[in-house]
Amino acid sequence: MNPAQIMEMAQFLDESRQAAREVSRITDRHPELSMSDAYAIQEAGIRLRQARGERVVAYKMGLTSRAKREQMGLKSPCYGVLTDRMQVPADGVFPLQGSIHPKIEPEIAFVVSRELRGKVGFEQAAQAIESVFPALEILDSRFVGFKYFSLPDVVADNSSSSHFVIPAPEHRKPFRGMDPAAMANWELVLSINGARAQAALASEISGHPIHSLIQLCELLEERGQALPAGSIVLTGAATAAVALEPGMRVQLEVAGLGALGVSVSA
Ligand code: OOG
Ligand code: MG
Repeated sequence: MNPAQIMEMAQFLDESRQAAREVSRITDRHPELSMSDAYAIQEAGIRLRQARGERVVAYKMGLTSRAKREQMGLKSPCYGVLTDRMQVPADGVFPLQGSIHPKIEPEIAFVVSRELRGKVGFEQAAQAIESVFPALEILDSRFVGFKYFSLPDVVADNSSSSHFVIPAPEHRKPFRGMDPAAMANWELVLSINGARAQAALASEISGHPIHSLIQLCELLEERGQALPAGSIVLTGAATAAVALEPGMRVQLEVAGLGALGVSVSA
């Protein structure tokens, strides 16, 4: 795709999001859409948001668990970029107005204290982690029915990003002194209105959430980018996502790490 087509598709998705109106897939018009075109559309879409004053604060990995890949019928991980405007306060209220067909999913997130670039080892990645905490990602796809799309479509659409919920800085656990091996056995339990809806171990996330961080650095390197110091990283959902409905109270508990919630309003 040429630069004009990339910009046209970025604007098409940006307008769809702002109008909360679902649209047909990019691959319907551009069957030749490559992964590199898709990330270029994603980047152009983020630049549109930055031009309106939004700040990039976080990255999200997607499709790092088998449950998610099966739910979406897609085979490999991808990433998306999150801005300050997408953050919902912990234990706050998320209004459904403005969303198309939102879903929520349980994740583990990190803050990295230093830049990570290219092929990073497990030890090096672990040493860069400043804090670790539960996170809820609210997804929304701009595509009709949130289904039947390909990986390049998802990537172009900023990997279905919509909003995210993370604890305030003072409620994030310092990583120093934690046993990275123990992290794989943390259980993430997602409850809806007090009833257990989804649960899985953190090892479902790329075998270990730190591997997801490493995969992110490799994917960024393919785009000639590094993960900046201070970035928040959502490592991907451990379970399938759950559709949001008005009145829902969503809670994520990770034994040994903490809890986080959000309420859904119309
Ligand atoms: C793609 C984004 C997946 C995750 O955590 O696996 C994702 C999608 O499900 O539409 O964010
Ligand atoms: Mg996610």
